[in-house]
Amino acid sequence: MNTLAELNRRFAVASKLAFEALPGGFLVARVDTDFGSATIALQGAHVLTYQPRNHGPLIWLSKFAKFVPGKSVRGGVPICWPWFGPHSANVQFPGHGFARTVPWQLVEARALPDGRIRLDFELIQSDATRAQWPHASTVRNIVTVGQELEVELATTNTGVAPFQLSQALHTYFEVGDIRRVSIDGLDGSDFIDKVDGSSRKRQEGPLTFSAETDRIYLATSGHCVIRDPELARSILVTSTGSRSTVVWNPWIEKADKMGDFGTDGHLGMVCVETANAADDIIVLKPDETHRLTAQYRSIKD
Ligand code: TA6
Repeated sequence: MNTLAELNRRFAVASKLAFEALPGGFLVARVDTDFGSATIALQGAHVLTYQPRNHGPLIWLSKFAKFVPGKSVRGGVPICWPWFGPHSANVQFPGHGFARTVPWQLVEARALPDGRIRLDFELIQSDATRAQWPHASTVRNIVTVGQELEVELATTNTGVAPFQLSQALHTYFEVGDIRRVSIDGLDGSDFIDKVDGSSRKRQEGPLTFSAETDRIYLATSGHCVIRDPELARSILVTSTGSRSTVVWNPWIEKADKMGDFGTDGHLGMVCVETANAADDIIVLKPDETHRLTAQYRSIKD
């Protein structure tokens, strides 16, 4: 596992990339480029914040987020891996997998010729992770900070037998007021409505929000636009390696129960998740690599 001193010695880039410990011991990378800034935690290779230069924050991080080793953080870009939602066979295993609550190591960090900063993390396997995921594999999260935020989650089968994988980039976006937000790019897609007994429905027109929303959109195109009149901007989400998109807002009651949203915290966020979930399961053969990528860009109206 990387130490703070080692991270700064091996990977710091003058005035662009440095590492620090948050109270409680959470190690984070602080990235500051000419195009945007970000913080990324070593636990979970979890992007906590991202702000393109001359724009407001794009990623939502709860004001009440707790930074406790081994616990998930409310907000940012949590990685759900190697399964999305509950484990299919063992209810004792954590929802959304273990990747977001274990340490990752930084294997490479560099300034690209165009000034972006790229960090390449690999999940550290242990007896505890192998007990839940007995498949020979590696998973890397490659994060590039520039005018866009780019995330690439690459899983490789290093064993001799195929395995199945579900996953998501469970990204929390900052919005001005969820009640005024609409999402384009899902029109005509079938979805599983998790707040209505997982019934299957079809999206007609843009998606808008007036109650708890928890949906897995199926056979999606990899292109969504979050329209936000309150902040006078749109967020463009493009992705590859994914045929399912999860959209989530817990609304008032559920957010209250979670204890890390704060009063009305749900008004300022929406999750639009680039996923391989429900029907969209990945079967990875020996030596194959699956790449799930997402790019996030802010466009002023
Ligand atoms: O992606 C939507 C979802 O699966 C919801 O069902 C919701 O409960 C959630 O993720 C948040 O999960 P978490 O484990 O982070 O509290």
